[in-house]
Amino acid sequence: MVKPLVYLDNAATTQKPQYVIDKTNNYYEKMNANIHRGVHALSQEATEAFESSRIIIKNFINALGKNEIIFTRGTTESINLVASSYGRKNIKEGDEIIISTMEHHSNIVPWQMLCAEKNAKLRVIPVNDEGEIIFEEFEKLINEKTKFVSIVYASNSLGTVNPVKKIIDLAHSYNIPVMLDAAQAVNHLKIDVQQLDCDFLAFSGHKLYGPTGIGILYGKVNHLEAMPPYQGGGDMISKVTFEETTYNELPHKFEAGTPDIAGAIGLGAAIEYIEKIGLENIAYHENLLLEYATKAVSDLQGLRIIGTAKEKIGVLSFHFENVHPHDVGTFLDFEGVAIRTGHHCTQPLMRRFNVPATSRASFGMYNTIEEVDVLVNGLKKILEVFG
Ligand code: 7TS
Repeated sequence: MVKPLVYLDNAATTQKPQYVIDKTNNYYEKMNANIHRGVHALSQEATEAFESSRIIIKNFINALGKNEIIFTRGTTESINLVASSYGRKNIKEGDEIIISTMEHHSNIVPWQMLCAEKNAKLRVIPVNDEGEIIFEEFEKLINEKTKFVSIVYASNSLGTVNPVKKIIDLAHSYNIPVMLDAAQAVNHLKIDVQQLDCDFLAFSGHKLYGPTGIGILYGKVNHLEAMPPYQGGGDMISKVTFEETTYNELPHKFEAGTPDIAGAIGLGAAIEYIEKIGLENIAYHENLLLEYATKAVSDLQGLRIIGTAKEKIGVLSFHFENVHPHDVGTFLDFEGVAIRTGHHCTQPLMRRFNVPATSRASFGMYNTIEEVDVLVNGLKKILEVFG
């Protein structure tokens, strides 16, 4: 018998509301045309829909202007853009870049590549046994050689919400810019980039109930103005001759080529959808599920929760003493429960907690207490079989 799907892999990607799917389809069905180039009505309509999404996103994170909102393929590309463009221009031999132990590979590898190229050094803030950044260690790491800080706002593997405002304020007291990886934060926490005063912020559409292949880089206008383009091509230029090219104004300078137009429109729709429900209501609901699930699994024999920070998003990672996470994932799949097992693209963090991998349930706005019960009953069955 096919069991009803219990989808608890929202940190990997969320399911899409019908409203988002309809808005995306509507672009292909009713207004498919390339943007920023045609004088014809269809192209203008598509351009308007695409650019209205940019304004929705600007308002969503309270950026100062829409020229600070760059469409990318996702968090990964946004971080790579900053590492390549800002990083190559500003990081010199002997400089230091600070990240933390709980970073996703996409906030490690681009900085490592930059450090290798520039002979710079990557410094790493350790985390405590609860999975929280040790702030005093950050205070010790930061010095006159530090030239950039890039930190995850909320951890995909632990659920930890980091004290990013404190991190930004300290870094700024040394005049050091800070980038936030907000991939897991935007769908739980209200983000106000002006209040946070972060220099850059990245997130992906697909974790925010929007389409895959689209994401955002927010950057303060003064940084973006001073940065060289990331890729060359159409749309990012103002004038091209074989001798010389001058670049388009922001944000187009960083958007070479035809973008994911439908994706951008879908992301705008996803934000409209979320705002109708209210981010604080979503967070409240997910916190209830997290609390309920945490309490329910705490009684299971041999189960260790990885990530017990005081402030968390709806992510529950755990490790069974005698059962490999992949067996947990496969067994739960038979029960119709989708969770993720593995290192979650945070291998150094797995090493820190001395586990090869974890099993991770992550909650979205549509999950229910009954679904958490199905998960917990599945885990109990696993204990009966393997225990
Ligand atoms: N940063 C964090 C904190 C993430 O959780 C992810 C994706 C990324 C960056 C990269 O995002 P992308 O959209 O560019 O791929 N995290 C996960 C996850 O936890 N399971 O699958 C993808």
